[in-house]
Amino acid sequence: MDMPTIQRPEIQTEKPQLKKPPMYKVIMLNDDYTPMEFVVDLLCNLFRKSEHEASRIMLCIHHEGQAVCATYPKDIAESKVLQVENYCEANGHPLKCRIEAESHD
Ligand code: TYC
Repeated sequence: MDMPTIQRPEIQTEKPQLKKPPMYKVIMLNDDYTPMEFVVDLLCNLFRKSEHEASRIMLCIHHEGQAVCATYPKDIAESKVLQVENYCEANGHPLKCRIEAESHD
């Protein structure tokens, strides 16, 4: 007697291609009024930088005019900018930051 043929389910061997989200740089700008210590505190509190790293970034902004604080997916980068703006406004400082798409070259 013939054995019944068993239909095996197809097994997917290829991994699904998960794309990483495009990343955005949060760029902080220099000004002549915001106190250095305030910028260092902000980088520690909102960007979770160590005191040492926050001081390095702050001095880079002060000397070069701007610097990248961190990179995030777009929605998080946008919300960081809002947090920075609110925190600075609430404390009467004019510090500004913006986002820019990370380039891949
Ligand atoms: N230039 C400011 C000062 O001399 C310090 C400063 C650093 C301000 C970074 C803004 O994003 C900034 N007090």
